[in-house]
Amino acid sequence: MNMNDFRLDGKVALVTGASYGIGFNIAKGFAAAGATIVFNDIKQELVDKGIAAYKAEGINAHGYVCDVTDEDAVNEMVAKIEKEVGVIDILVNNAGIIKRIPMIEMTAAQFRQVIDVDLNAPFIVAKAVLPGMIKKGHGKIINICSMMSELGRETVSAYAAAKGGLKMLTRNICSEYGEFNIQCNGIGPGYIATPQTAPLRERQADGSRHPFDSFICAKTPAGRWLEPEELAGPAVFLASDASNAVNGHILYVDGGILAYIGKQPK
Ligand code: NAP
Ligand code: GCO
Repeated sequence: MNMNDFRLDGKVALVTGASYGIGFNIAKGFAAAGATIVFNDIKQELVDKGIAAYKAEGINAHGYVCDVTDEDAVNEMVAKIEKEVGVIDILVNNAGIIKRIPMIEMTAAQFRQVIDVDLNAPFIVAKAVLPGMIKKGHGKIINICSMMSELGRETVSAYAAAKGGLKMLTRNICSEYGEFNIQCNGIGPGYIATPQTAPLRERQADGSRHPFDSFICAKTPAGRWLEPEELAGPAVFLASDASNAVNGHILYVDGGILAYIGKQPK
């Protein structure tokens, strides 16, 4: 094995929804491994902020405004990227939303909105980049799954349905395109300190910790929330030639949550 197998030099990587959060940190890891970074966000102001944030890290990222649920907009963006930057070698379907609403209070429209961003969009974007990967004779697709690809919890029915579906979409892309030297895997982050989970970590009015914050720390062997930077290494591995024999796998980067019954309350 050659350590260069872990490098991404000469590769074009598209990370969706990567102005900040997990996507931004995965893209930073890709850049450190030599990849050219392309990202999108839904609003120009966020793309501009993202470009500035990448620049501050010494990364000349290419940013595009695109709502990943809009198939025409996605096809247009991919065509522009292929013309302006190059054919996409690595796709990370990272863009995602969550709505924490008890199922009987959630409207069908709200349920559909989460499915649209977290499941339909990864299908749309993967479908747009696959032809280029087939032509090139290689490709890496990484879908950002979740603990909720395996577990349920109150108020996240739409999100769990989407992330469970994303696990199976990952396995199906693996099955359908493995013969073209395209590997499709998932990353299942545990509980990561990003804007998406900020409401679960907010201090209470009396200054005490959010109950969910204490709960997650008791469910994680290391007793802490994970940092978005901690996803970069696993993502680089799955984006590199070092993982060419890994396909259809969901790599849980969860600090051991799925292996642990949880700390006994004192
Ligand atoms: P985040 O901080 O909420 O960032 C999500 C990103 O996706 C934002 O840049 C957002 O842009 C973008 N986005 C949302 N809808 C979009 C759309 N329709 N088109 C284009 N971009 C869109 O979330 P995060 O914590 O970094 O999570 C990133 C991914 O990891 C998500 O798929 C999430 O489900 C998954 N995940 C997160 C955790 C965690 O603990 N944080 C754990 C497991 C999995 P806007 O700001 O413009 O909306
Ligand atoms: C929640 C959290 C989780 C995380 C992540 C866990 O409300 O339980 O937002 O869903 O985002 O998906 O892996």
